[in-house]
Amino acid sequence: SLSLQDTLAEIVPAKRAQLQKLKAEHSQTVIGEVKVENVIGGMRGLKAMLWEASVLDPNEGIRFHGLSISDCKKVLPAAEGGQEIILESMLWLLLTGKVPTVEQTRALSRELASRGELPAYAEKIIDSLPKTLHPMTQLSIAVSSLNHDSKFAAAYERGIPKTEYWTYALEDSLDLIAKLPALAARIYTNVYRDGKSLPAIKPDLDLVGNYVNLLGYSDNHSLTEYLRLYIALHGDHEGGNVSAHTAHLVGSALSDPYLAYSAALQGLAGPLHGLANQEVLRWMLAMQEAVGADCTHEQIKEYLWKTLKSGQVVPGYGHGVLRAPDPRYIALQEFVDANPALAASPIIKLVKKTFEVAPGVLKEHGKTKNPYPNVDATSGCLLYHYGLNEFKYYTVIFGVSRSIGALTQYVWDRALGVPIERPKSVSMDVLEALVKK
Ligand code: FAM
Repeated sequence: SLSLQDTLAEIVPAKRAQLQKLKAEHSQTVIGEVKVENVIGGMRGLKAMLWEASVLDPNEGIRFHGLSISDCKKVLPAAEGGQEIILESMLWLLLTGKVPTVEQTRALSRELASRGELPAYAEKIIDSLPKTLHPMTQLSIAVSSLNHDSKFAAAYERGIPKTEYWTYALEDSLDLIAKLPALAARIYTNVYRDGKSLPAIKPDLDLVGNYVNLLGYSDNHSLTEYLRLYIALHGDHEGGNVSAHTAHLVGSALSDPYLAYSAALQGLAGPLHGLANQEVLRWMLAMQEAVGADCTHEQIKEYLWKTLKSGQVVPGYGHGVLRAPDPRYIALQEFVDANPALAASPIIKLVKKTFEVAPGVLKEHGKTKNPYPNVDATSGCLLYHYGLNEFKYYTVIFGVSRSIGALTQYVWDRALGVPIERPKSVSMDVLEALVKK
């Protein structure tokens, strides 16, 4: 079928049966243990959450339904006239676990384009926000406002059966994903382009093609392709990261997809998570200013030590799960290597040179468990090269992307009927009593 809704409807019964079987046969089977370090250490490593679309291996990196990033680049359809994977093909894979055909991908692009225009009240809300308000705060407010039209919330109020929740969750999710480019572009033009009027969504263009068009960069094919890749790659990174986990948690209270994803964006706006790409660029430019673009490895090493000794983290390095260079970072570097103009860019050369030095310095520093780059080590620097030099906007682009992973799980959570999330917390006194036993 060309319809994502019909394709999903065919899969739901089998997935429900899989969960029922696990419940019936293994509810009491032990799969791990809880240590004090988990309780006081950010729950790192604790297997305590269901997440269907992707699994993160510490050394291999992310796999989407078993497919690595290089597998995805081989099998997922690109945009018409493009080569890189696009949001639509990734979204189809995340939601259904199946690789879409070109026709299915195009049908989904048309469907998203048809849902992409904003309601007048949302435009009014965005336009009323001060230009000085961080673009991520603006995006979160705008997304949250769309709950005005939530089909899920309206259906819940009418009293639909639980088995039908997922169909309304999917409707809202597709509406939200479709409207994110227009929301994000309106914030961009208000803050950086004096609110100039935006073109209409083109029905025959993929979502990122439309987004780039709305941002005013449609004549830059290389940037369009970069953003297609960037947005497809940032879509999902299993469930425990702050943004994904937040959407899952808030959604478990049956808050609608807009509320759940708005909350996720607030987490993405933190400097240890999505804001890192903004931070990397700030840090790189400060280093370039201090040591020059043609600096030596030794000078970079000194600069890294200066950062560490002042008690700051090196942005773009380290990860909560990964213990090797992030394959998303590698995929972006491959994009650079295939584009001579990018490979020659001073800031991108500096990113590469830093990669040659930083792991050694971080190992010697001895704190981080992962001295290698994550995707943010380069993503913002590429945007800067393309002339998109509004740092504070970078995480908004990440926010357009992460919706597909977070909302995929939202739909599956409702289809599987998982309960409200409610882990047990303990006080330090209780912990002390427990360890004495
Ligand atoms: N530079 C300096 N110190 C670092 C470091 C880095 N890049 N990464 C970790 N550390 C420190 C960390 O602060 C901690 O120190 P304390 O014991 O003094 O608290 C210690 O090393 C152990 O941390 P860890 O177990 O290796 O990392 P965590 O799992 O606690 O944290 C990150 C993971 C990503 C928050 C952390 O590596 C970090 O702050 N990195 C820099 C910010 C960044 O690039 N974030 C983006 C992550 C990205 F994937 C994303 O979400 N977009």
